[in-house]
Amino acid sequence: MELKNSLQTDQFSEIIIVSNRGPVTITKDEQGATTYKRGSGGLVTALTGLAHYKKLTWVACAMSPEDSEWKHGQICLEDNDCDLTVRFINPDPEAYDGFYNQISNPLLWFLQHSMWDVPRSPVIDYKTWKAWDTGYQVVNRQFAKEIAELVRQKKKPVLIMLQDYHLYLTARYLKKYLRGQAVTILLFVHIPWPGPEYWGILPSRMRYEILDGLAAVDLMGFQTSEDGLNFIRTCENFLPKSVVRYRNRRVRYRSHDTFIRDFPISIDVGALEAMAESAEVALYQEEIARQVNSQKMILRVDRLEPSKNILRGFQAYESLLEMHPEYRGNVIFMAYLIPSRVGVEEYQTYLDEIMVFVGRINAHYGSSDWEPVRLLVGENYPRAVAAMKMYNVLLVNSIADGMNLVAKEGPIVNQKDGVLILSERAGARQQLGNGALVISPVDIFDTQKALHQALSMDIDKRQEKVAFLRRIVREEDINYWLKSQIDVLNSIKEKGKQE
Ligand code: GDG
Repeated sequence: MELKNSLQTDQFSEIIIVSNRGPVTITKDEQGATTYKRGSGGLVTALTGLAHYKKLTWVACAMSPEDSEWKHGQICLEDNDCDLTVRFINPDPEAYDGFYNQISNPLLWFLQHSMWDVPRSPVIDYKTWKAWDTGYQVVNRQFAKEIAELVRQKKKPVLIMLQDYHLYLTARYLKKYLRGQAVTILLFVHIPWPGPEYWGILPSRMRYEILDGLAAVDLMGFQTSEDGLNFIRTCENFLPKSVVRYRNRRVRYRSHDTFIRDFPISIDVGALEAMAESAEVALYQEEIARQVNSQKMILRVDRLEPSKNILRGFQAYESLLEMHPEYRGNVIFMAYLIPSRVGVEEYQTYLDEIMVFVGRINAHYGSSDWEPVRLLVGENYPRAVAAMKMYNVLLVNSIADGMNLVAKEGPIVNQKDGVLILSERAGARQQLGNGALVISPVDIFDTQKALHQALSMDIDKRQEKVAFLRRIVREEDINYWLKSQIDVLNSIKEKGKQE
């Protein structure tokens, strides 16, 4: 059954999507007229596509003075052809700084990607607590107030779809503001959820407030079943008086049930294929073909982000060149890195380390007519898509990753029957593991062996693997992701009626 059908049979008259960053940012053109810039990616397309079937409102933080000034209004996205309402909340800059730059990233992001160097970090001090109390809590409350105002007047049931780790407290505040008025709240966590061993490091008040907040959600969506199980285990350990049911994947707390399911996120296959066929991508393809020449291409496309494990990828490549001199001069490692969180010191240091390491490989193994690594830092999605069409090996070796959409995009557009090397700690492994060479992200020896195996794999084996990957990604695309969530909500409601 299609998404359309699921939405026609569901019980919600309206949907409210809530996220830190909205689907658009408002800009002014040269004449001073208000226009907007659309956020990139399949998620915006998929979620705004809901406006075809339901009245849709998207609530987000203002990202610019123009957003703040505009506040709210109807928007029609060019690829969507129907209206949605966008509303911006406008937190005080200090509160937003605490919410975003001190708690969401780095504290929660680092925790959930197991990126703490525990003897040294995290250090929770007065500043962190201030950011928690006057930043994270305050912005979550502001979101809840805005949603409550929208929902209060409604006679018919509303579905609220909260997105990600910025909004862990919103559901509890919202239920308080609504004083018993029924709403259905779903929260999808885009990043991994580690087990209680890791959450145990967070001070108990923060941990409790997060779990208490999440126990007000009706359906918690995770990328993988392991993330969902980790969530249940975390509640069992740290949410006093909660009753967990592993078999039903349910947490009961304060007489309320939270259901836990995995909905592996995916891509908009049609939109990606259309882009891959565009003239712009074709031009980049020509440029890349000149750089690659007759060499085999190893590719990585990532945000410049320590959890993507970029440095160890180069270490594995260095080890390949050392142990297999036959690849020297015949392989090129293309790395397309998208700048990310440039204001955060760890990210700047990480880029510096990468630059030094790549310089070392190129100086040591390169020659006047061979550059072993070509590193490009910049934002250019069409160029990344062009490169994905051309790789022989795609390296995804994240230390931890909610899903990793590059692992799904690559096989769809690639024209070389390229091989996917996939970290066992990327969420994509749950669906794609059988079509990939799965590696431990910390094991550069194993990664080096996988690079060699991928570069030397015969065509039949490669075609078999890529056919598997394409089938899964096509069957379980971004609309399937959305539809599964609606279907589970429908079935929970049905069960509720029967109980
Ligand atoms: C989080 C989780 C989860 C490539 N070049 C550019 C560009 N891209 C595209 C890629 C891909 C996307 O950006 C990055 O996808 P990831 O899955 O690696 O995402 P994260 O940013 O880490 O996001 C992740 C995801 O949420 C969805 O739930 O999969 O695990 O960490 O589509 O092709 N995008 C832009 N400019 C480029 O130059 N804007």
